[in-house]
Amino acid sequence: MMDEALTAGAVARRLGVAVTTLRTWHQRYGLGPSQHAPGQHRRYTSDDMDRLQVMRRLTAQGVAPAEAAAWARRMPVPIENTAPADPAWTTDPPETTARDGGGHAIPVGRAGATARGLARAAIRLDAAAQRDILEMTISRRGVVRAWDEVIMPVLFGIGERYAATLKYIEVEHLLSRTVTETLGAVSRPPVGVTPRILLTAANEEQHTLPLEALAAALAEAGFASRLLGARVPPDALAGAVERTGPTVVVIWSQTPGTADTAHLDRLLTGPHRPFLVAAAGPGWNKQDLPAEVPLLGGLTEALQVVTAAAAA
Ligand code: B12
Repeated sequence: MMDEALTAGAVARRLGVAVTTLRTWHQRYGLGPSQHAPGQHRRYTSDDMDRLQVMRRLTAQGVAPAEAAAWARRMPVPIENTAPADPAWTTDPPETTARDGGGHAIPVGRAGATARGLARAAIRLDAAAQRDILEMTISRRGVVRAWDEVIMPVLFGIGERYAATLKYIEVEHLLSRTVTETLGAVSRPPVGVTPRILLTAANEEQHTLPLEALAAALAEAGFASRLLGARVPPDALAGAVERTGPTVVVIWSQTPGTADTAHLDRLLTGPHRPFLVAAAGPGWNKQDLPAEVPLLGGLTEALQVVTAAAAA
């Protein structure tokens, strides 16, 4: 953050761009200086500077200037500086660049421009742009909407692409990594709040992103949780339950091959039975689940059911 407003020359030096570039960004994309004292040239505030830094980073990464500017304009700013009537603060950035060529596009269905931007950054293996988009989307929409509206459609798209071509494993891995990082960076409840919620993948289950989204959404709602991660054998889970005494346990299975109901029975009949044991993920078959084990259908539902049980 800067202490005082800067002239165009000073901003250009800090960003390492020409003053004429700054002028173009101002005239074409509205990324100009916002501080104005009568009789003086306008000056760039620290909020202006934050936006310009996003603009410079994204354009350097090859994002088209108009699209980069749309992202830059959506940077969070203090309430008093936000123009409520400006649609740029409330809507997705306009789609201004050509789509990637058909052979390399990740389909995102009817998801908006933000999901398309993330899909493009994914296919370019551009981790920095992915992180920018994910961080901004989470901070503006919250975890649940970021997951449902942006992250999930792109994951589905990658899955579709993989199923059709058996390619893009590297795209899937890098995006998974940046999603993990950004969900993990959502601020957690203070140390000292004892987690009463245990989230775990089933035995041999490698898919964990939805649980990571749940952990981040819980944190946003003020609930601490423990996420054991991928491929947790039944003995290890039983040991964790015994040692930490959770109120709620959620077990994720992505594919039927990892949906072993013996996993659930063991917790239900063990000496430290949690108040709620829930199944989550498309691997589980509802008919096979013990009657007292709900199958959580989505992130919103999971958040509601888990927080209600944890608070009970
Ligand atoms: C990322 C990914 C990976 C990553 C996971 C990284 C990680 N840390 O999680 C890695 C690379 C590890 C991986 C590995 C594999 N993967 Co994979 N993977 C995916 C991908 C692209 C996204 C997975 C994901 O997070 N989905 C979560 C959401 C987006 O999907 P969903 O669960 O179906 O969502 C539904 C519900 O669960 C619910 N929901 C959504 N979000 C949430 C959140 C909560 C909390 C709840 C309760 C519900 C919920 O709403 C949706 C409505 O139907 C999917 C594609 C896809 N369509 O999902 C393939 C996919 C799941 N993988 C697949 C496969 C085949 C594999 C591998 C076997 C590949 C291999 N040959 O090694 C291994 C699995 C090994 C194992 N034993 O687990 C297949 C599964 C096919 C099947 N049904 O059997 C898929 C569908 C890809 C495909 N089209 O072929 N994968």
